[in-house]
Amino acid sequence: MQDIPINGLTGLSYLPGYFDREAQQDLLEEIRALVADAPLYQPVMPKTGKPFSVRMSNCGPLGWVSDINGYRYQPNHPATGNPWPEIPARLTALWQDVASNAPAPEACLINFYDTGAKMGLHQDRDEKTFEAPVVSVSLGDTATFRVGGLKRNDPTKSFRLQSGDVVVLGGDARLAFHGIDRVLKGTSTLLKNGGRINLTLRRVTRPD
Ligand code: MD3
Ligand code: FE
Repeated sequence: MQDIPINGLTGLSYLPGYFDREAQQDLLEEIRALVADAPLYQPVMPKTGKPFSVRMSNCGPLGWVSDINGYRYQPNHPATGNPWPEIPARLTALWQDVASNAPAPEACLINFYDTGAKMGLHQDRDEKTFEAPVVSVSLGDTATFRVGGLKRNDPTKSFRLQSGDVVVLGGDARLAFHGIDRVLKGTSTLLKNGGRINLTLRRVTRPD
């Protein structure tokens, strides 16, 4: 485990190679099954309707969605209207391992990056509580990840996220600006047709 201070913020820990190849394959199979039920869709930006380059789905009681009206968490898939599938046990076990003091995760956002997809610098602040960390899992091609501070213009640090890596964003770092600059084609054989999957586990509501 590596604690990486960024702009004086504490709470970012990096766990390279948390999942070995076999665990990555098992997790990938679980995600494939889940996405067969809750298909990846292309979200659009609020107001402008500009499509994201990343396709998304979710599992858990709540899922993060973006459409013309805004960003929000909701219990149903925007296209099928069905409840999101359950969070796989392997991921709740990960949360137990790295975020055991936090209330249980309610949402797992699934991001799929084709080569060429990216995610601009943003904060994750659509949750009603920031007391739990965000826990991220990377699968497939390596990505260049960028993290800054609490202000958009704070200096940023880049590092590479590889298949099997886990990042825990807790403490002050929970609200740091971050984004994905690019996905490096041909860096992993996990996904047959290349690309990258990122899973982020989140607590959304305040526990009672
Ligand atoms: C740093 N996903 O879904 S995960 C997102 O790889 C998102 O798809 C990226 O940003 C991806 O919102 C990055 C790592 C991550 C997640 C949340 C963070 C880094 C973070 C919250 C605060 C600071
Ligand atoms: Fe984010």
